[in-house]
Amino acid sequence: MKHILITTLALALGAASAAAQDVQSRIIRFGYGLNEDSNQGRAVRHFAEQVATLSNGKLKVRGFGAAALGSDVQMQGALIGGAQEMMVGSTATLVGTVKEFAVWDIPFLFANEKEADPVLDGPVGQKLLDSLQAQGLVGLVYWENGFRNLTNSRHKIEKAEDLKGIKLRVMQNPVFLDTFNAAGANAVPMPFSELFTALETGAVDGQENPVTTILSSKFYEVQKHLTISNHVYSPWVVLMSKSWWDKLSDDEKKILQEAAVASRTFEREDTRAGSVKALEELKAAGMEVSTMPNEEIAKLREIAAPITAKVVENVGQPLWNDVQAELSKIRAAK
Ligand code: TK8
Repeated sequence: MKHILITTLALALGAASAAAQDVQSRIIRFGYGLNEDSNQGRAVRHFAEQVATLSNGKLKVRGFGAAALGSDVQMQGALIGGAQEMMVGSTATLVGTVKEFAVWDIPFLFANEKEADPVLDGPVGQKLLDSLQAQGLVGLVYWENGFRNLTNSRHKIEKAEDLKGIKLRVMQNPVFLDTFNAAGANAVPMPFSELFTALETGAVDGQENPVTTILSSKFYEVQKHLTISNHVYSPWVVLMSKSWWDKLSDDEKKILQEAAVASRTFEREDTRAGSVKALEELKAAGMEVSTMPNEEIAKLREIAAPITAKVVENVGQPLWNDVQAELSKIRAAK
């Protein structure tokens, strides 16, 4: 009798702990645009390892790099439709879904990464992530794409006016389109997945991206000139399909959230260390590097001012005020 009682108790406890770890076997397809050998690829693999550890191997994350599952915009559609579980991509390509994300596209918004992290990870960044749910997406965390710089095959760009007549690929985003057109370039919106070929064939003369991406995407093979302009800080956002997310248990959700936060720390460290090395490697690969002087950056800021005003009108003054309030706090604390 005693034995039966103990056995029953043990079974009940076992069942209870299994229920406490309510995790099913699942495959999670995680798409991204950059090559596997990139900061994006490394961070996706880090995330996959964390998820495997936390779920005892039950949740399996499969990464698909180089836009194998589609461009940023196409993957967003697949997530919303429930045909794909996860992706990471530029926030700039999300503005067609939630227009408020354009606030991160404002040129020269953040002076450095130390300003970007707390704003993105704080209440304002979270509010934007939360607003994705109504559109069928779950925003988990921001990763760092980084400060964007210019490359082109035509000539050295050192002054704002050197942009005149350059056929420049931009992301599918009106702020980028308007800013570079206002600077006199001929801006061409295009998915990242088509960019290398467009540069190679001369369909466009140039593009803008962080040095880590310029290196991992081998743009140095088809671009001679690199201009350090740091004209905008570009975040990536890790997204999940909301219709899929809603099917998960609380334990599964917790595992994915925890792994996402860990991947954020990993990815930012990796990207920051990688940026320093990338610039050296790009020089070694033969790129001619110039830095836009402060007075030319000032001209770009002036060119961007009316576009910024338009963005503020579009995203709403309260959101803009919230971002500015956070920035003031961070700047005052220094
Ligand atoms: C990768 C893109 C890329 C972005 C771009 O899918 O499109 O230029 O910077 O990182 O999201």
